[in-house]
Amino acid sequence: MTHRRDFIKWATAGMLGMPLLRPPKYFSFSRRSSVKPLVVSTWDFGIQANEAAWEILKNGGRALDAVEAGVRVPEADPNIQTIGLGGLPDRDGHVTLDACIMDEHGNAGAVACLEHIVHAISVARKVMEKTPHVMLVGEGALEFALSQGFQKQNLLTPASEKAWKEWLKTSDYHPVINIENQLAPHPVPDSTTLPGSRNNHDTIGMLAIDQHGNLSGACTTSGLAFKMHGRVGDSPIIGAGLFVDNEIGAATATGVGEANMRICGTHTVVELMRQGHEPEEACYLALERLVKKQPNYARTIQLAFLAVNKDGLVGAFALQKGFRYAVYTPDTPNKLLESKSFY
Ligand code: SD4
Repeated sequence: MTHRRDFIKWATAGMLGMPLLRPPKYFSFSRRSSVKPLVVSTWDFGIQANEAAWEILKNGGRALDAVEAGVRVPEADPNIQTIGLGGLPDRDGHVTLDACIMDEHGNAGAVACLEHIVHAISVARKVMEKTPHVMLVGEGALEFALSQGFQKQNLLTPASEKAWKEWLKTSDYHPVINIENQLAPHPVPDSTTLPGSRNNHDTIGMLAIDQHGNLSGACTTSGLAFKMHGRVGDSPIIGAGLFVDNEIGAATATGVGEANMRICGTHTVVELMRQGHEPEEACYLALERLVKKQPNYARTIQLAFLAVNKDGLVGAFALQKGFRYAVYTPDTPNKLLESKSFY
């Protein structure tokens, strides 16, 4: 990080009689001792996902392999209705998956609106490693997955089909008040209404640092339930659902994708860490942009960021109460923490 350089610039400006801007917020010269390996992930199912990632990290494995293995756990769980197999479908009954992955070299791969393949994250990794592209969508993503040996299967479980049929009775596209743990205090303004329903989301975003100090991240979801067919959220968008910069840190997001995409949330978080902000503060400052521009909207949705810096400091912040994340380090064996929130 550039704290020391910032401080010298600031101090030199003073000596040369130039106007003194505010001093950089942090200019400590001593770096915190690095915590590694480490894995963090969003929501309660992060605990099981972290376990799988830790198996790789503790044996000296690569962070990229760890995050892929980690998020494959909820992807394969038919009882989790927000990721992979058993994900709630869109309003036409299609389960469509969004995922992305990013490694320590800044390589990235993503799939969006992918149907019939459980492990969207592994297809995203193949996009990263086997194609000249970053993102494949829809039919093209499916064709590519099949060409890579992935098996086609029906992702719509009886439970999710039942929920969809229940929803069809009203097909209520009423304002999506996408808050996990409470109902909306008041309706979302028209300009920001979205198709969907309440309590219908929970994406897994995972960030890891391996024993070599390298960072990687993964993010995978079935997106908002009962969304319009073809809708893509923030989760597969590099810089929105996930961003990794091996020099600085990494961030991932969960919540209403439309809100996050408008502020390129995780890229913003990482850039704020580059400027010297610690992870929690960087998450707060990124959310503050939304809160300042669209306070009424921000009050009625959930959006949360989870970040880790190169030193292994972890932080999170959410709009609403109730965002939890799982942290696994040598000192903190897999603990669920609750993030601070604006409201
Ligand atoms: C989306 N961001 O598709 C995802 C949903 C989510 O917790 O994160 N839910 O908009």
